[in-house]
Amino acid sequence: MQEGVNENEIILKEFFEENNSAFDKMKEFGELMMRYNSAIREVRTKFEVLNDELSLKTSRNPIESIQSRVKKPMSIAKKLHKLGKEVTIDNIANELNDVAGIRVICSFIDDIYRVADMLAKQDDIKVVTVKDYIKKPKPNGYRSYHMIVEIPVFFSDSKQIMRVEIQIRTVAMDFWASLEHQMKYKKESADRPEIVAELKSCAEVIAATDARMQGIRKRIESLNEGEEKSNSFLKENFADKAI
Ligand code: 0O2
Repeated sequence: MQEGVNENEIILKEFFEENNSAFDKMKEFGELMMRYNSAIREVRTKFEVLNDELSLKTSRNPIESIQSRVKKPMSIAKKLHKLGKEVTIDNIANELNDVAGIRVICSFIDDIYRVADMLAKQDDIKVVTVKDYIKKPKPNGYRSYHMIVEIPVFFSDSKQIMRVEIQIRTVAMDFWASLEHQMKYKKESADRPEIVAELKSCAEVIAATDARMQGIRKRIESLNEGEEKSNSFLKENFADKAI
C-alpha cells in the first residue's frame, strides 16, 4: 500500500471509478435506446400516413394495427452472446438489426405487399434486406413479410441512420405466430411433435383462408364497381346539370 494513503480511500476511489464507468455506459445505453425509439416513431408515422391515405382512397383500412417495441436489455445481451460478440454499445448498434421492431398487421395479403412497396419507395428509406416468408414459408409454417430498413433521424446536433426491423403480416398470421412463439420457451416433451404438426396444419388452413378472404373481398369490390358505374351513368344522363 502507498504510504500515507488510507485503505478506505483506495476502496472508495475504486468504487467511484467503477461506478463512474458503469454510469457512463448506462447513459450511453439510454441514449442509444432513445434513438431507436425515435426511429420507431418515424417509421410508425409513415405507416399511419399510408393507412390514412389508402383508407380515403379505398374506403377501408389496409392496416388493422401497428405494434412496436425496443428490444429488452436481456434479449440484446442474449442475441450478442449467440453471435459470439461482447455486449458493447458499438456491437448493439452494428451487429443487431432488430433492436427497434415494428409489427404491422394488415387485413389482407395484398395489403401487405402494397404497404411494403409504398414504404420501400420512399426516398429517405433504405431497404437493407427483405425476407418473404409468405411466398416462402418457414418449414414450421411461419408466414410474415420481414424488412430491415434504415432511416435517418434528426437529433439536436446530428443526423443518425437508424435500423428498424419491420414484420408485416395478416391478422390470422399474427394470431398463429403468437401461439407458436410460446413454444420457444417450453421444454421438450412427448407432446411437442404433435403440437408442432398441428400448428403446421393450422398454418396451411390459415394461409388458404387468407387467400379465400382476399378473393371474396375482390368479388365484393367488383360488385361495388358495377354499382358505382351504374350510379355515374344515371347521374350523367338523368340528373339535372348545373349550367
Ligand atoms: P423474438 O423473441 O421474437 O425477438 P436476425 O433477427 O436477422 O438476426 P433471423 O432469425 O435470421 O435473425 O431473422 P428472421 O428470420 O427475419 O426473424 C426475425 C424475427 O421474426 C424473430 O425474432 C421472430 O420475432 C420472428 N420469427 C421468425 N421466425 C419465426 C417463427 O418461426 N415463429 C415465430 N413465432 N416468430 C418467428 P427473434 O429474435 O428470433 O425472436
